[in-house]
Amino acid sequence: GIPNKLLTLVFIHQNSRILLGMKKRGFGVNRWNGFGGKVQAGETIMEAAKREMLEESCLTVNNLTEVGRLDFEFVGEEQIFEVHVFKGDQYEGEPTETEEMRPKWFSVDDIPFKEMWPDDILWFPMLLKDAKFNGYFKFKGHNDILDYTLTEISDS
Ligand code: 8OG
Repeated sequence: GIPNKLLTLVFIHQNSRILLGMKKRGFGVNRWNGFGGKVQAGETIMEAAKREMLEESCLTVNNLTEVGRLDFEFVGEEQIFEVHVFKGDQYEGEPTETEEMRPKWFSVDDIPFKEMWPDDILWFPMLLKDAKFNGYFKFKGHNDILDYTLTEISDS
């Protein structure tokens, strides 16, 4: 088969708030999400996460750690999207709107799940409590989850 398509997804989570961005164009348009995109040839996944964060929000995150891996299958498409999820809480710069994203802080009690990818409500609780997780989601189109698995990974 063909290799997975590697993608990054970065969240800044500080206590009771989390930074999301409204995606203004392209894949996932009109949904709130973390910041990220495709891993390019010659860079590590971590480097891609930092680069995409800077490009899309104008922020440099100093303490990113990888917390999750999510694989997405879309019915009718052969390629699996392999999304590496990172979080951090120390950054430099001011969240700034770019051509790709409009950043906004949300209370962790008021996450706009109805305007997000439908799988996010399933794994956000793990993200917010600092658990690590692995998931697989099979989508029909961009709205319907046909099957999924989701596992919380314990560190010990
Ligand atoms: O470069 P591009 O904008 O196409 O990258 C897609 C971004 O969307 C990338 O950060 C990974 C992310 N992403 C998916 N699927 C899902 C999903 O189901 N939920 C969330 N929150 N993000 C997703 O590709």
